[in-house]
Amino acid sequence: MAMLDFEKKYRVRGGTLLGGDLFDFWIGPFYVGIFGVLTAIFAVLGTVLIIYGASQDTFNLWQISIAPPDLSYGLALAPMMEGGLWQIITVCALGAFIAWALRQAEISKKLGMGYHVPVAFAVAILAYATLVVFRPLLMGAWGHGFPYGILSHLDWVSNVGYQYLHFHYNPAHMLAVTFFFTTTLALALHGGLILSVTNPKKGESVKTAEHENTFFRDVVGYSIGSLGIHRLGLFLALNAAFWSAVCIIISGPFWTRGWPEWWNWWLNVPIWSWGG
Ligand code: UQ2
Repeated sequence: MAMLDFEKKYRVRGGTLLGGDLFDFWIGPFYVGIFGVLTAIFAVLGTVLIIYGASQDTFNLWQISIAPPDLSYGLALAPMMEGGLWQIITVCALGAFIAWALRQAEISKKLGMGYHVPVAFAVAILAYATLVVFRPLLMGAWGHGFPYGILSHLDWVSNVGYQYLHFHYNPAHMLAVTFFFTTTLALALHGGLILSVTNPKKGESVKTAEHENTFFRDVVGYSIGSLGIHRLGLFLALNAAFWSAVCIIISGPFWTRGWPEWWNWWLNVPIWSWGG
């Protein structure tokens, strides 16, 4: 079906999750919906507050930083210029992200599709919420959140990493990194394969799934299939975000020493002392 016919058929009112017909319309190509309105409100408010916070200090893009409250404020609300701004901006960010996920869900529902995209996005939101909400809650202070700045958040990651001596020994971090790398491998294989069959030189015809399958059977003796590669890709990407969240939530709340030391459990496995 051509896009113009498709849009006439499917770009119709009804099937919203919330709000009925109230915001059930499009602005140009964009579906609005009640969650589009909420996303816009949170995003504009959050952005204005970041610009306001910057105006008190610097507009140098690299140096702008909205810091969380001092640890001494614990889980209380902080004065505006002492981390209160960070707290409100965090609420705005989460509000905008969650509304955006629900807007994706509403569009999926209106089109009668699965909810894979909003579910995947929700895992990314979960990883962010782990850094700025769940871990600070478990640690007892909002000051454990990361600062909103290009360079400052890099400093935060480095400092927190060194607090645990060598973060690469964190087993969940190992899993997360492995999933990130494997995701790029899978996307490179898939992107390369699709371009190689669908973008032939002038005069040659586009190849088919049989070519795709045969290529990988010839190379590695196995083809995962054209549906399977997308299942694998989603699985790898979701696991990358999930284990990232796990690796930071266990650092502090459940393990306070250096991560290299965690591996002592291996030396303490009883089989090493068997027989003597
Ligand atoms: C494949 C296939 C595709 C693909 C790719 C493969 C026809 C269009 C990339 C090959 C993938 C394999 C062998 C799995 C690799 C495993 C990991 C963990 C990276 O077979 O089917 O569909 O795009």
